Amino acid sequence: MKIEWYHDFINKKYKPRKSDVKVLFYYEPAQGITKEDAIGRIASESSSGTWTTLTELPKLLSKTKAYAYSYDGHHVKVAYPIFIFEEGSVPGMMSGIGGNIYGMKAVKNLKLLDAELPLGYIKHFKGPTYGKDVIKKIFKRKSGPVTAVVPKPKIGYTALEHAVKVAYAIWKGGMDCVKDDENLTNQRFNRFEDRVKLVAKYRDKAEKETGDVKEAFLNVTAPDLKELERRIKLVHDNGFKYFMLDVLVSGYTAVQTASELAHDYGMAIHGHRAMHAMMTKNPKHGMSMLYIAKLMRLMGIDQLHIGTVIGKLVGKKDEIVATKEMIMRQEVDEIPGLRMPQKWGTIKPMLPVASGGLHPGLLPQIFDIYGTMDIVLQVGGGTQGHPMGIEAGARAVMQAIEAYKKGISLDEYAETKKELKSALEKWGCIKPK
Ligand code: CAP
Ligand code: MG
Repeated sequence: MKIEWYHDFINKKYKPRKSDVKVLFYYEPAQGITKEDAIGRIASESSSGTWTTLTELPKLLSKTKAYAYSYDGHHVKVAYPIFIFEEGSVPGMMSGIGGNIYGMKAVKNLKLLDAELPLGYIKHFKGPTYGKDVIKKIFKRKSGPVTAVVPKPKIGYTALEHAVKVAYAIWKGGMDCVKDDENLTNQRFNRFEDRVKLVAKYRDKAEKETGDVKEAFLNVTAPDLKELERRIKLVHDNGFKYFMLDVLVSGYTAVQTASELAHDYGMAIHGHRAMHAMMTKNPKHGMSMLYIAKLMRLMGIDQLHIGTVIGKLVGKKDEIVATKEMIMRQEVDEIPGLRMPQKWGTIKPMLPVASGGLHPGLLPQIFDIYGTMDIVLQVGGGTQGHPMGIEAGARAVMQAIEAYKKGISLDEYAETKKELKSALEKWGCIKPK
């Protein structure tokens, strides 16, 4: 008697419908398992199958089955009927296509590389409140970059030191935003509420003195959703147009909740991605950064860290460029084995964030890699390690940006800019590891 029906979820003749969700996986079968046995399990366990044949089946079964419709080498594409996913719920979708299949003994490695989401699925999401438009609408400029600094050391400053020693200094030095580090939330030595109020006070002072818009990415990442909502409201009530959320440690439900509030309050969300490398770093297993970024755009993150190629953290150029296109364009083509085609409809484009080990000497290369200056540029140690101090460190960053905009080399520009000169003397063009 037949006891399993995994192969019923493979159909090479199946022509995916426009309305299907089409997922691209990298996979490796476990030892002694055929490709078909692995693929059948992937399609079955992520949609409506189970390990054994069933005695009774629902009438709707045919509408709920996913089909592995194309496989070649270690890549397989699986089409899922849109009908099986709750409208407007990323947790709902991910419990299927990112769920039990990862634990199946028959599958040695599995990586979700991308999924083409039909417009019928996308239409249930609002996307970012501003996205790339933060440049125009919040900072009142025509083009980027938006510049930011994370106080370093990561933790240790009191709320007052954070606001005065770092935030006020970098604002005076010409940069736009102070960003909380990922592991700074609401510790006893720097309470969230104190930080918000003090950063707001010095923001007002810096805005008055410079005449420019100054902002902060205050980290609202919280232990529960009620507290998350309270922190977002506090940031809003203190006159900020932004808040920061650590999107993966908080989880999809928190991202969707925060996004609703961001739309209600007219705020932008800076998305930090701590923990991404647990999923993205292994090329054979986990989930790609490209797909994480796609989900974040869908759910309403306005700007997200996607890597630098040349900084201290992992990220290959082809993947970062493919991801940048995915989050900034209204339509992208397929890149075999890396990206599925995608149309975004009316969902706004995001801004990519380049961060991690940057300093003035690397900035021209960053703009070249991204192919645009419309990015958020975050320089932490690369401002605060400046030999002449934090405000001078911010000036050096702004001078490197000016040099690039004018088409002048950093060395030449540094001849008349002492802050840039000093930064180049310390760091040159080193690529930190
Ligand atoms: C950068 C940073 C950011 C990383 C995050 C840090 O500081 O504050 O969290 O960039 O990684 O803690 O390392 P520096 P990613 O500017 O001093 O390096 O952008 O890859 O998500
Ligand atoms: Mg950090």
